[in-house]
Amino acid sequence: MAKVLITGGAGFIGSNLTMRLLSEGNEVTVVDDLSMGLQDNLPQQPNLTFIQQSITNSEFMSELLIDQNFDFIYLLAAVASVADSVERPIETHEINQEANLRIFETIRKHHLHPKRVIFSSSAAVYGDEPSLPKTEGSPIAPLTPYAIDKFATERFLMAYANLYQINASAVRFFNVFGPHQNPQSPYSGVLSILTQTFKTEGSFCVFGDGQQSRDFIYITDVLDALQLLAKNDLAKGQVFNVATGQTTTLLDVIKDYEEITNKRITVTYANMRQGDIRHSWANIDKLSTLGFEPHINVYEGLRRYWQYINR
Ligand code: UD2
Repeated sequence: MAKVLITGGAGFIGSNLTMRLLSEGNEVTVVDDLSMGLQDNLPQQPNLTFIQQSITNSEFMSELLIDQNFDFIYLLAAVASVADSVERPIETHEINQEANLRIFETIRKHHLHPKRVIFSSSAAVYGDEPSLPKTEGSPIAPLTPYAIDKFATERFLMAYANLYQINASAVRFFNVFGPHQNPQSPYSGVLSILTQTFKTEGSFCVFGDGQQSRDFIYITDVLDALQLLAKNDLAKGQVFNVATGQTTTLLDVIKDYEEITNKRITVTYANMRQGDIRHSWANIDKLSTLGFEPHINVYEGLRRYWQYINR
């Protein structure tokens, strides 16, 4: 049994990770301000401590880290909306970067020795630089405050790993989908919005021509990747793409979903979103070298997601 901290643990990826770690008998503390996450995403059970708090409360975070001396720390709390970071760069910077840096500082100053700290970075760091698929060594071209903060924080953590021997890894998530992804905002993950649309047989607006493509990865594969990295010494001080290595266009995903649900939706078209990335596709050789293999392709993931929604 390990003591685990998950910031953003009530959110999409965080709540799925919390449930996986609880089911394996770990003791999990979740810190989440519920700005996007939902307490309903989490079970009630004795091995889970839920704390509604922002990671920007540095005094609180520092006390918690020192007091609990966690074995594993997953830093998933963020304002995940790219558009929000364009609108409110200072506020989102405080959350996406500064609050995390303060966590690293507490770890350093108080000589804490977590077995692993994992920070969630993003494929956004690659921007729209055209070389594909993206390896971890591909050019970095962040286009938004969100992407800049993700990259900078990832770098801070790698520097801390190197300078102070902190056991740390960073992951660049591509397009993760599955249960608990909140479809409320227009900037929610496209597959959560599509799922909602199929549920209501409503209408879905494609931004652009629908030929944009993404490397969609199902949540359980992401959890496998995170757990693999947390336990593998070769991952220390390293950054990894977390994706499937396959890409699908938005129109193909809609077609797949029509087949799976046996429903039809109305598709409308509007201008491409400002700052939208045309193609996003990962090379996952680095992660595969450690033994990672994605098990669920986008079709199977959509099938499971749909089954969950109609459970
Ligand atoms: C994802 C992440 C973002 C960042 C980025 C890195 C999500 C929700 N966002 O943004 O945080 O890490 O990757 O590259 O995972 N679309 C529509 N209609 C809709 C909604 C979306 O056509 O109603 C399009 C959208 O314009 C885009 C594609 O679908 O071309 C995917 O959109 P998204 O918001 O799910 O993800 P992305 O890749 O823009």
